[in-house]
This record gives sequence, C-alpha cells and structure tokens, in this order.
Amino acid sequence: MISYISAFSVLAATVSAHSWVECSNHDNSLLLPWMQGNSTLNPPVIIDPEMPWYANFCHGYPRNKKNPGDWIDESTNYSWDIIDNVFNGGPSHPPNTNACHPTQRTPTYQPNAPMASAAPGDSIKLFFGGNGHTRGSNVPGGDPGIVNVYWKGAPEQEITDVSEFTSANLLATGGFAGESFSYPADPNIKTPAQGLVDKGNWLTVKMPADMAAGRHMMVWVWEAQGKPTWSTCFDVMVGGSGSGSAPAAPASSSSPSAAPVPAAAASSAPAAPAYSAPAAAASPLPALPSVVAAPAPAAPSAPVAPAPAAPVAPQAVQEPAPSVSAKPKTRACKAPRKRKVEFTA
Ligand SMILES: [Cu+2]
Repeated sequence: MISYISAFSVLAATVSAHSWVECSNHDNSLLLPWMQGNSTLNPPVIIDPEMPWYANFCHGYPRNKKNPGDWIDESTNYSWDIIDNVFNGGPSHPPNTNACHPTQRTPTYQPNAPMASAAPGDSIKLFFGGNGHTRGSNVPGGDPGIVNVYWKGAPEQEITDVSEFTSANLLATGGFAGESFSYPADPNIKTPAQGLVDKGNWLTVKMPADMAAGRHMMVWVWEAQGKPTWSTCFDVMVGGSGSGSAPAAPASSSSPSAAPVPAAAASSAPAAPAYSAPAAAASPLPALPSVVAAPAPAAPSAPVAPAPAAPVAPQAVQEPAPSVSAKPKTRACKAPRKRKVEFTA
C-alpha cells in the first residue's frame, strides 16, 4: 500500500503544475512597477495582481470568469487540464480532446467580466499566474515551457479540438516566464518553499492589422516539453475598421485601455453572436467590488485603490486582510489533484 501511494504521488506531481489566464486584457503599467518596487522593501511586500482589489486593471476576461475572482474556483471550473483529459486515455478513461474546459466551449461571460475588445493592430496583454512554476518548479523537465495563443483567424470560428493547436492556427507565442516578474533575483531560488514569489506572468498578443471585425475566439495554451498541458479560452471583440462589408461594429475606441464594449452595443450589432453578455455590464468596469470595500474588521484601513494618477515610483501598497471572498495569497501549486478513474478498477 505504501508503494502504491508513493507511485500515485509521483505521478500526480508530474501533472499538477497548472496555470490559467486570469485576465485577457491586463494593464500592468502601474502594477509591475509596484511589484518591482515593493519587492525591494525589507521585508518585501507582495503585490498580487490577481487579488480582487486590482480588478480595475483588467479590461477583458476569459469565458465564464467571475469578477471578483476566486482562483480556487477557477482552477477547477474553467482551467482545462489537457494532460489529464487528453493524454491519459484507456478503456476506463477515454481521451477527451476538447480544446477548452466544458464551461468555456461557448462564449459565455459573467456579469462585470466581459470579453476583451480591441482594434486591428492593438495589443492585448494576457495575465496568468506563475503559481510557483515560473522557474520550472513542478513542471515536467524542470523547464517552465512556453505559452501559445491559437485562433482560426476569422470571426465566429471556434478552436474546438487539441488537434487544432497547429502552427497554421498560431497567433502568438512566448515563454511561460517570458514576461514575468519574480523574486528574489537569485535564479537558484526556484520554488515557493525556497522563497520564490512569482505573482505575475504576461503574454502580449498583437492583433493583426488586417483582422476582421467581429468576435474572435482564442485559446491560450501552456505547453511544456512540446506538449499542451493547460488551456484557457477567451474571445476578443474587434471593432469595425476593416472591410466595408462588416456591419456596424460595437462602438469602441481603439485604445487597448478603453472601456470594454458595452453589452448593449455588442448585442445589437447584426453579426453579433449569441453570447450571453449580461445587460448589467453596459458601463465600464465598476469600481472595486463591494466585497473589497468592506475588508475584514481587523484591517486598519480601506484597501488602497490604485488610482490612474498615482505616482509610478515604487511604493508600498498595502493589501487588506483577505475578505470573505479573498482566498489565501500564498498560491503554491495545489496539492496533487484527485485522479478520477485510474485506480478504481
Ligand atoms: Cu500549478
């Protein structure tokens, strides 16, 4: 029995590294300097861009992402474990080659968490958690690998199967740690247990200049050792500055930092898909969620709401005590995930 459990633990450890896109259009122009500056304090102050009080830096969300977020919920309810579902085939666990998690196979969006919008030529910045893996910890081969974004290149076209993760469908690629910030600087510090802090990884994705107006479905895929391991699916609504054949597109400025497309405009566009944009999302992203305005009683003051005019110089930004919806800030990779059927026969 002991050896059985050991084998189970080893097996689970090789596939437990995980990450997913938290935000599909993230503005880190203030957050990153804050993270860098606060990391130099003694002791360092951790800035975690994922915490709900930084939600106003996010201007686009993955499918079915909740705002404010709940990473425990997300890690099981929309992050798609490709290794577990695709490559562990067998009679008791037939391969499931879907490209997306079941909750991300339609363009469904939660209230206050709209899809990204952009104009052709814009760049969007995907934000995903390092989760302790930025320096290769707990990743097969000890290399953090790469992240790719796949699409079909035309509006209203879905990537549905992992076989469509091809070079022909590749829109963007970069290192998992290519746009990350982690500390301490010593590269020998590789794990959270050793003191590694890696709260922010990004991938900048440039929209092609000739991109057609409409909703473009995209899949972010983390690949290690040449194999896709995890995916997150999202959409980008592209406003009309393309061909004249496109119908009136949702009103939107071309700035990446612009407010998201109002749901009303998106749903009235002739070519708009039947995605479930909530009517309540007609205004730009709200102020900090109400749960943040009421921090735990022990918190000395309201959380610091990062204002656009805030100085860029690094400063200590105090994170409030976690409120009811705020999950622990320490986010090492989860404990070995439950295997479903391998050992039941
Ligand atoms: Cu992980």
